[in-house]
Amino acid sequence: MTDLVRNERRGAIALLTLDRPKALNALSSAMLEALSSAIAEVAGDPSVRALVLTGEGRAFAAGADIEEMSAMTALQAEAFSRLGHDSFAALEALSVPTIAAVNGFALGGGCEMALACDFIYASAKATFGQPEVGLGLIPGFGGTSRLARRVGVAWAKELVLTGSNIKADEALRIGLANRLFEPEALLEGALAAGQTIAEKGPVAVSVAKRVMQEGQDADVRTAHALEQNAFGLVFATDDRVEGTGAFVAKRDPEFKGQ
Ligand code: DAK
Repeated sequence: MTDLVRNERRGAIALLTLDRPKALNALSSAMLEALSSAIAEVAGDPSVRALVLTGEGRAFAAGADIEEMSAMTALQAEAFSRLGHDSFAALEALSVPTIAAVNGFALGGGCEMALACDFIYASAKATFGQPEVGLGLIPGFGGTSRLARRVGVAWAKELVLTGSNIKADEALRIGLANRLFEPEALLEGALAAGQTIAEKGPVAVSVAKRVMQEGQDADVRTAHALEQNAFGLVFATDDRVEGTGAFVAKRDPEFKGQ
């Protein structure tokens, strides 16, 4: 059996590829477990500076595995939901930036998986949506909260309550996708962004990510206090000495991530 999630390295970038194209990378329990393992491996690899998540074939992921879900008992559904939440929370909590390279369908749990990444790049042929209400379900992997935070409550409500899909250009317009690429250029574009990140101060990048994430859930005063503390913290790093020193000396910095 092939791995459901391929876990490769492109230099300092971890490239995770969901690899169940015949089922449009539907998120089965086995797929979510494979994703969790791959994320744990990335979390334990200090050489990784950024992560790109994509799908094999014509889908990023067409959602939770409907066939598997249709046969679940309530207890199994609860365990399945926990598995999805845990794996997406682990993705979101990675200290390195994560980029969803949405190559095709990103529906239901697939859209929610993209939303658990820091930002989304998409193929011009991608399709996004939260079609769960059409199945008599609601988004179950964080979509009701993460989508509204990303695109605003009104667009999130329209997508979730109508269950209608949107094309890539609309996703770009509402801020769901940051950039669009021709299909063949998508991965290269996402890896290039990862590489740009990889060349910056690693501690600063991960602290900035964490402060933005925690600040988003806090009131503005608390968010500012978090930023001030973190700003002081990064001043104590070798990377800060190297980065500012290199600027003054007019040379490229060599960050060590310390
Ligand atoms: N699950 C399982 N198989 C899927 C699938 C899915 N989500 N999506 C596609 N497939 C399979 C199809 O069954 C088909 O398999 P074969 O018949 O070839 O064996 C194969 O992938 C190719 O799909 P199609 O033949 O349908 O391809 P088309 O190009 O005609 O259509 C499509 C593509 C993406 C428009 C269509 O496949 C589609 O509508 N798929 C379902 C999309 C969807 O509704 N996604 C949302 C799933 S619901 C929860 C936790 C989480 C969730 C809910 C609750 N808790 C427990 C609290 C999340 C729910 C969801 O994500």
